[in-house]
Amino acid sequence: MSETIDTLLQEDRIFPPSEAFKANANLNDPAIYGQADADWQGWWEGWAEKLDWFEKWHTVVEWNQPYSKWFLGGKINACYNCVDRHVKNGLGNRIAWIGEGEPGDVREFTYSMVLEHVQRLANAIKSLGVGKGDRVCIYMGQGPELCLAMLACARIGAAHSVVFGGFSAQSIQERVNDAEAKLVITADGSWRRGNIIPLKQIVDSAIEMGCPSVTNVLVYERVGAPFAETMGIPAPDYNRGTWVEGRDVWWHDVVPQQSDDCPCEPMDSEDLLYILYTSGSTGKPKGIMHTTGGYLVGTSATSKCVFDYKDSDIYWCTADCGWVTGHSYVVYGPMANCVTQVLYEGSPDTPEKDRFWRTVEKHKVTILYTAPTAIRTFMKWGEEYPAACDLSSLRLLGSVGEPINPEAWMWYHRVIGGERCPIVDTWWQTETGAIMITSLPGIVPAKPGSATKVFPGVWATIYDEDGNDLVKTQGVPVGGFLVLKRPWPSMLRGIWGDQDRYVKTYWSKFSDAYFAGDGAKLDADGYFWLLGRVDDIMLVSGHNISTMEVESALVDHPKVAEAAVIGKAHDVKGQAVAAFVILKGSAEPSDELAQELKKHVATKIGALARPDDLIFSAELPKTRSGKIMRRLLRDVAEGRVLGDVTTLADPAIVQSLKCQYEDKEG
Ligand code: 6R9
Repeated sequence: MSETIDTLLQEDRIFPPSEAFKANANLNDPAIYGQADADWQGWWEGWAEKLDWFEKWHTVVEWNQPYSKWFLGGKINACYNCVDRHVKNGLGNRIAWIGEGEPGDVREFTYSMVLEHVQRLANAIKSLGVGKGDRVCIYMGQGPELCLAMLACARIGAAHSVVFGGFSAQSIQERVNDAEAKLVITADGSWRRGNIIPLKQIVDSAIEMGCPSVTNVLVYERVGAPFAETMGIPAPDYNRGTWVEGRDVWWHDVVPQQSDDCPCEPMDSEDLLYILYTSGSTGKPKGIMHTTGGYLVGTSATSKCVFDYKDSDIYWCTADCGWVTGHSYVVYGPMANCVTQVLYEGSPDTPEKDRFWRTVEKHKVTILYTAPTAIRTFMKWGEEYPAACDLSSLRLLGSVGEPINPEAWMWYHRVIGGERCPIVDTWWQTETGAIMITSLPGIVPAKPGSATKVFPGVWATIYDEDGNDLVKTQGVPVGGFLVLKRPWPSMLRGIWGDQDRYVKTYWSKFSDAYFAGDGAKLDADGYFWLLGRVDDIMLVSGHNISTMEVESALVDHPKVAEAAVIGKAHDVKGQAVAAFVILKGSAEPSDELAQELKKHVATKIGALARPDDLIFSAELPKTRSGKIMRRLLRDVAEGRVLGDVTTLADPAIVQSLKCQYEDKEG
């Protein structure tokens, strides 16, 4: 049986870049697409030539599906390309990081300063017995030292495995043991919503549970008494953990006295740069592996083209380095382009709900890259917060992490972008390493809610269940499974310690393409519309309906701030639509409003998509990177015992939804 995905929601608005933006854009000739497609290896090779290599490659790509190798024979160092070469080229005085702590402390680092610090840190890491080929776990809050730690590992050829600084001791233990990390780099704590996350104490707990590979813990003092003193605030009271002599080492005791000369390790293009764990829908997290040369080519090229970097830009990607977005679009891509960027430590509502906009105003941010979940939160908080700030420095906006609903897109465009900034909606994954589907802001007119076109050189298409390329057999418009048809330099090289799982997860559904796990449609203009994970797509009376489209129809209603939609088992229809809705500040839940919202969905996309159940809620269960956990909502709606909740930001939310649902069902 061949199955396609019905795509119902229509969106006709279109926003081309202004003539002025186009004229100054790094890329503004649409011919680039055809050229890159015709000679994709040559296209990527052109980007490789812009990096500094110790030795040049002899072969661009070797493809033995599902394994690719890029720039074979090439020798390169990622830290060298992100730091040293800029200083060599006379750009040492350019600011690399404007590090803003949540309490308001600001520290600026020029590229020369980064070079000095990273060499001392790299020597300190070496002095703890870590060398090329070893793994280092990094567990810190967002800020300059986290980036320094990543770069220092890259410098000496040790692979980093960054664990998000909000994860539990158990998550650290699992990841440290899987990678057999020798060293953990952490901090005494980090600030989040006015509180201290006791990072060192959490690392202690992880090691107590058993981390036999760890020989040392290197601790940066972020929140302790010296910091309080510089800020003129009382010394904070927090859990400092237990100091283990011989294992634990203060950063300030071992780093500053090191020599500021630490040569970069010449790495083979295919040597491991890092491991990053992604949770996957079930089971043990997968250690996604990225290697050095191809990854740096993919991230530096996409950064330059998609974010249109100019020397004068102040760029701010709000993602934490605990996620792939922080790896590719805070550290490696932007720094390979010698960008000046803001690094912000804390939450968007500390001390007030205008923190992001005050930060844009204060540092005159020109490019802002954030996530739809954040945008919908800002919509809920109200326009008054951004309206009170001067956002006129902004010239380009970006979105990543989830499909952006058209209404959220329009709000971002109008309220944050002042209707003058192009928006790049960038689709990619931890596994792809770099942006795969996006507009090039000087070339491709945007449509609200569409990630638009493939990045030049990338080949994406839509398959049906049986692996037929629907774009070939049916033409556009069409909906189905999103696949990537040819290798790209920053693709994952596999799963650490489990190559069978790599093949099974990404290369077994279809015999001749990488299956990303997402559904998508391609419209008549050849624009991609991401429909969410295929596991989340509903089958209602024989029609595959995207949860994302129904959510967008709900968010389109003036009283709705956010919505999560799932398919719930139903005797007649197979699945029925169930919706969880968060209202905007002023709106009150009522049965009438529930009826009105159901009707609104039916009017926007058809009776088929009308929700059977509609529950008002104050919050939704989300992962810590802001993705809605629909799997748990299905458990709630179908009255099942809740599945794994360990990756949730706040497990209490789903519990309270469960009670609410059961009350309603009576
Ligand atoms: C970068 C990142 C990957 C999954 C991906 C997809 C969703 C990311 C998106 C998007 C629609 C976008 N996703 N960006 N969906 N439009 N612009 O988020 O990586 O954490 O590995 O998640 O996120 O479902 O498959 P990762």
